Amino acid sequence: MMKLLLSAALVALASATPAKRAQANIPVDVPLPASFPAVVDGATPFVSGAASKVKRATLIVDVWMDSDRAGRHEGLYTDTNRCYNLGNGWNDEISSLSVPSGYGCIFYRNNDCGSNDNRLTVPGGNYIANLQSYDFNDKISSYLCYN
Ligand SMILES: [Ca+2]
Repeated sequence: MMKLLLSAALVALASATPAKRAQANIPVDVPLPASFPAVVDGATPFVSGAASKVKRATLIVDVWMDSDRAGRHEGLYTDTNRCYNLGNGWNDEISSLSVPSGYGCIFYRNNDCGSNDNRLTVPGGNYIANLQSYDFNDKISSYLCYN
């Protein structure tokens, strides 16, 4: 009898919870870098670094499973000054990406945008056709954008 009640309760709970779409980027509450790199559109991507914190804005970071904008694609809606861990099958899978003009993004090898993590900083207006060029192919786990 108890077991029956429990399963009835679980069924009720399951139906009360709307099906959630798999989330590609999951915001995490972690300390942010003390400073961010200057935003310079078209500047060359570089592997480490960090200069100017402004108010939060939203941008879209485009990511692809394969190099040269091939394979699965998703536009990640991203608030600036917020760390995101990758979800929805994107962890350690991104092979090409683009960052819109006016923003910069830092990509990390591990979750939670750790300040000591190996990272690739991509200034705005950059499209990286193959992350292998920076030894970051299939290695990104979290990222953080700024403006
Ligand atoms: Ca890939």
